[in-house]
Amino acid sequence: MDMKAFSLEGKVALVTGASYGIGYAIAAGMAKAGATIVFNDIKQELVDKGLAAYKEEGIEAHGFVCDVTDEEAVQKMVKTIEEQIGGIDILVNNAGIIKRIPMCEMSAEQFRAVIDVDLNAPFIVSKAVIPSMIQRGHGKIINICSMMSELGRETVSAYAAAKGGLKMLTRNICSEYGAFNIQCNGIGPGYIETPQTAPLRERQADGSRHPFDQFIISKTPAARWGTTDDLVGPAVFLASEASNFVNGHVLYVDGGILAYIGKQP
Ligand code: NAP
Ligand code: GCO
Repeated sequence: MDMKAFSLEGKVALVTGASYGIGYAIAAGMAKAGATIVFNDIKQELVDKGLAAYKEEGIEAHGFVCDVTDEEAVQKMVKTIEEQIGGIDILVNNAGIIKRIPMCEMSAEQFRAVIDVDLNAPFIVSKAVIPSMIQRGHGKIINICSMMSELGRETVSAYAAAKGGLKMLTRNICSEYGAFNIQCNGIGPGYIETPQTAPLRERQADGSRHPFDQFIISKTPAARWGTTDDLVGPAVFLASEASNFVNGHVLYVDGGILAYIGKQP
């Protein structure tokens, strides 16, 4: 096998919600593997912040203001990308939100808001990019799933429902478009140090670790939280031609949580 198969040279990658956090790390890693990076965020100030951060790393990224739940805006953004930058070879559906509320206290509107970003949006963006991938004879779609694609826990009903659905959307895109040389896989990060999980890691008033922080450490064989860097290698692999026969798979990058009953207290 020619190891150039792991390169992303000449590819255009769209990473949604990639001004910071997991999306930013994956996009920056893909850039270092040779890809041209396009990303979006809801607010111009965040797009500008992201562009500056990429530039700081020597990456000339392209940023768009676009709400991934807005199908018209997504179609317009994808058309602009295809006209101005090139066909999208790699799509990473990364943008996501979570609302940690006990289910019976959560409004239907709050539930729908999470489903909209975490499940409907990957459908909307994938639907926008697949026709061009078919025309060009190849494509890679990577959906950022979660431990909650497999497990539940208190207060994350909407998020778990969305991420469970995203696992099945991943398998269905594989099933429906695999014949067009489109590979759609998921990455299931474990517990990663980002703004989204910051509330779960806050130091207590007495300086001790957050109880949830201690819980995750006890449930992870690696005995640590993941970092966004831990996700870059798996993402580059799934975006590269080296994974052309991997399809419909969710690759859990979780330090072993899913395999482990947890350390005895
Ligand atoms: P994050 O720090 O909260 O970043 C999420 C990004 O998505 C932000 O840039 C956010 O922009 C953007 N976004 C949210 N709603 C959007 C919308 N409607 N349109 C466009 N962009 C939008 O989250 P993260 O921890 O990096 O997580 C990224 C992905 O990984 C999410 O799908 C998350 O569910 C998943 N994940 C995270 C972990 C973890 O432990 N952190 C583990 C498993 C899976 P704004 O700031 O403007 O909202
Ligand atoms: C939570 C966390 C998790 C992580 C991630 C784990 O409240 O349990 O936010 O959901 O974000 O999804 O894989």
